[in-house]
Amino acid sequence: MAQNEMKRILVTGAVGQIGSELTMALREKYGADNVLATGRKTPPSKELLESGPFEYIDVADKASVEAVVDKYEIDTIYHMAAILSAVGEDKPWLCWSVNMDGLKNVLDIGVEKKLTRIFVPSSIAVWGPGAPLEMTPNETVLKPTTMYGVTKVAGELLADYYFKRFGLDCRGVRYPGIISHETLPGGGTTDYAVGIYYDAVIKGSYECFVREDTVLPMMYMPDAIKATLDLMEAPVENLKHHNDFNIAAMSFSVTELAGSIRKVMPEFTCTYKPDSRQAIADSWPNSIDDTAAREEWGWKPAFDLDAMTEDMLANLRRKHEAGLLV
Ligand code: AKB
Repeated sequence: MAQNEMKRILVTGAVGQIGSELTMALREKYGADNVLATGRKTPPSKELLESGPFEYIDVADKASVEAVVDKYEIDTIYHMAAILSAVGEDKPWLCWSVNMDGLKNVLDIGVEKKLTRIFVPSSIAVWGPGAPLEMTPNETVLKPTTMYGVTKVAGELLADYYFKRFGLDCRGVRYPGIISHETLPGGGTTDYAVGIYYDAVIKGSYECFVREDTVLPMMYMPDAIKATLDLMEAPVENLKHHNDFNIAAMSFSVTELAGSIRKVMPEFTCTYKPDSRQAIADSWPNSIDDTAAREEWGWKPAFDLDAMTEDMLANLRRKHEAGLLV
């Protein structure tokens, strides 16, 4: 039997922005019945529910995770469940509980049940004051000022510890802001880079919650999915890093983003009303250096800003015309 056919995969956070598309990609690659999608409260989309198994679990409740790992004979976990940066500032202890207790539960289950591999996502939120803003290297000061960032730094270190101490094969990337047209992000700071496309199509204008000169690293969803699948397939002996790979695709200011949309929709307008998320955005780098990912597992993105804009607008217009956007 080919290696691909033997995996039994659990995706936590499968109803979320990345989890929902990752689940569909994993079902395509490894067989729909071999990929269990799970969520905590939010009902799954029809597509997610009808394309393969789905269960409700709470990652902060170890027994609920253990039960589905046993029931579905899981050997691989993509642990996507997390509270993001903006909600994390409103509810820091919920963020700690979901992001840290949830991760420790998943890692402990990985050791106890001798799972093959676990994907532990991190974020550009690991950085804060003291790190270079441009081409931030893999190895540098990690002093985040958000609870989300604190949990991401601690999560990277914890997963590295489980690898060294218990031999648990955990891997992860530092996702930049992810832009997609399937599932809306929830509670992040980079959400403006998704909201701008939706409002461009629905209203022809957008009120942005960060300043026009705000520059952050971003990535289109197909590249984020490719990075996730590729890292999980990389031979372990090629990896010097494990849970903290920088991955870059593009960096742009909101002015540049609006300009890219205007190339397709010349009438589009953008106004600015910065809120508390501005301080979070200002604490993160403008661009990052992903040499380690390129060297250790061949990372290379496909989409730049204009290619992404064309694809986003085409997809959202199609959905809008079908009455699927509100
Ligand atoms: C957020 O904005 O909180 C996330 C992230 C960069 O991890 N999108």
